[in-house]
Amino acid sequence: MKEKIKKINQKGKKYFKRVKEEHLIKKAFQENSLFYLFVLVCVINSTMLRFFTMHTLENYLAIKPIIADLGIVILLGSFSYLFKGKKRYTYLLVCSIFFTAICMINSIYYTFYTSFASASMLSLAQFIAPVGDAVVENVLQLKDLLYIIPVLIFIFYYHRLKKKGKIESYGKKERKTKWLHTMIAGAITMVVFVFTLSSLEVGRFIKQWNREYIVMRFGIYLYQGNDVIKSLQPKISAMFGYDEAKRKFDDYFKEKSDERDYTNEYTGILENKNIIVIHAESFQSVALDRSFNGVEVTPNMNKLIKESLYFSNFYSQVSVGTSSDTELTFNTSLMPTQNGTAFVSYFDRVYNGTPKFMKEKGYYTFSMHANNADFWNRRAMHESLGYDKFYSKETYKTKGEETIGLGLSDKSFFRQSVEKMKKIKEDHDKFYGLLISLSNHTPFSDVEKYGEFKVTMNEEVVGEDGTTSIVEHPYLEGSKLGNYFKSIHYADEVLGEFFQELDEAGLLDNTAVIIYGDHDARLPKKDYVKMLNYDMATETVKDNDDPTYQEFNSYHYELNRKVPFLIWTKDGTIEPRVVDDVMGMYDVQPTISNMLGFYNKYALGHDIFEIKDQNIIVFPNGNWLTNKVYYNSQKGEYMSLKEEEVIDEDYIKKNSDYTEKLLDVSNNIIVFDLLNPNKDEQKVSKEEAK
Ligand code: GP9
Ligand code: MN
Repeated sequence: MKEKIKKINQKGKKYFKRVKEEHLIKKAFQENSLFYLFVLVCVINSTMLRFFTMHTLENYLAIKPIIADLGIVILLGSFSYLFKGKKRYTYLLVCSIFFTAICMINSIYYTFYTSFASASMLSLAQFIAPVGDAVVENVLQLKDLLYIIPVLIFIFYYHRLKKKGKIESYGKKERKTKWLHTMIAGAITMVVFVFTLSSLEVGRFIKQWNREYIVMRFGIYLYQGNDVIKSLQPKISAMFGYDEAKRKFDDYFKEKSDERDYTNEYTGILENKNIIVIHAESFQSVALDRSFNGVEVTPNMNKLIKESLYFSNFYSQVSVGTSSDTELTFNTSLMPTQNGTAFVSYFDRVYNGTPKFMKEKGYYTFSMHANNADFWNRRAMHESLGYDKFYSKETYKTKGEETIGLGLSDKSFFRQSVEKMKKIKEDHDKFYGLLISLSNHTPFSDVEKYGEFKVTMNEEVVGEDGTTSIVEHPYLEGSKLGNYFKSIHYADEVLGEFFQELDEAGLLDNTAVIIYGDHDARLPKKDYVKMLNYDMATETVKDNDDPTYQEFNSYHYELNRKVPFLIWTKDGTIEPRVVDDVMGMYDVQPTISNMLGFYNKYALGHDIFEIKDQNIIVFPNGNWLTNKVYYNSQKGEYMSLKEEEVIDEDYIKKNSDYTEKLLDVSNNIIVFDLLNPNKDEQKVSKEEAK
């Protein structure tokens, strides 16, 4: 062994001696200077793009995108070694022009949309028009032209080398070796990059969660490559299986009537009222009716619930598209897609969206959200859903305003939104508007901005002399769940203020307010266990053999993911009532459309006042929930929710089949654009053209 180490050591020393004596590093630089310059050009441009666009310290200090860009550029550039002399230069030049074009297009796009460009938008005229103008107006912007300079330097450098006769021409074998070595260098760089990634970052990359977020971590080149694949995916999936999908679709809806065939006590109750919908970010029911040392976590929401039509067993049905999936399901009564997200990949399909129906009824429809318009591709998708206007980040004042988590604080967002709504009320007879909150977003770590709310546990201790004192135990302080309660306490406070401001502006008159929690807060199970089983004496979690220990298993976790859903009117048009039958996000449109006076035949959920206790909530992963059972499709197991009821195999099979069929039809509707009335005609004309 010792011998071996000695040998390796000697070999290494010899190698370094050779490198030193023969000036191998210098030589390598000289021989490959054109290649190195190419790499530099492409990486400088991508770095410049990030510097000119996202002005945050996190971005300025980001090293990951540089490694990613390096890896991509080296890998692609390595092929240049397969070409001889001038051809090698031409290849590198074409590549650098290609990379530079990506940077320039994104630079221009960013100026207009505060986001990065997407290939999927190229098919949309709405995109081309403003960007076409943008190019003209922006062509004189110096920063967009700066990207050309490194390329010019590259061209100049090549010609100088050529003049000096320093363009190396390698033999076939040497070229192959060089290509291989460079490829390996590129691959190693990519491996190093992959090791720097967290699973959260990888997940968000796959979902194309937020373009800025991706570019800040993966660099512009990887972002754009991923974007092109994402843009092609829906086109490829829609190429096969249309006829089968259409047949199943027709079959699924053949029994459903074209018009609403029932009325109930809620029919038309909200017709002609203004509607304000609040999308409450990560608002999970676990925070409701909960206090710490006598202080309620969500006092405003608790009060509101008492005055509302409230659905106490309501669940969101999100997949990887989280917020955007809920918006889809809430508005269309369709389920999230099985691959990708509807908002990002299938924004160009026809949707029977609630805003679209409301528009037909003469309403002005709008959405408001203080984040980038391209986050979850809302700019495009909100139009597809039927919103007349999307008031996104660029319409809000952000300078000098407080930020929390992902962006502008909810306090500022709602305050500024009321001002916008006052104007809307002046300009339009009736409106249907959605406000999407933001501050209560994971990881709930901006704790110092949430206020003074404490998640401790006070204990009254009687001393030997009979006097009582309070001992404060840390309880949930420092845990993610604890921070979540602080965050949601802030969100609730904002909600209270918002209602007050709306009222002062007269915006609650002749108005119904609808609030939903968009999805659960994805909090760790162990935090719930601690919440339920805290031992003040030891300030730790009780042992699970303690007689007072409360179990919190994976079924409890799933059932605990419920979110609030309520409908409230100031004038009592909607009477307070609690509906405790299970209800999913996809039941919202069928339920409220009856109140608002429109009908969507292709809704997959039900009016809860018709289906009542027979309802079933289908989850995107195939799980389902009824008043009797929570079924886990992966394990093929279930938890009975009513001890006295006997669940037979038939019940499980019937509901599992229903779930499978519904998920399939929903996915087909979106992928094959089956709600598009022109779809069949398009198909016929394509076949005729063949
Ligand atoms: C983004 C916000 C959060 O604008 O709605 O999205 P999420 O991460 O919850 O899907
Ligand atoms: Mn969300």
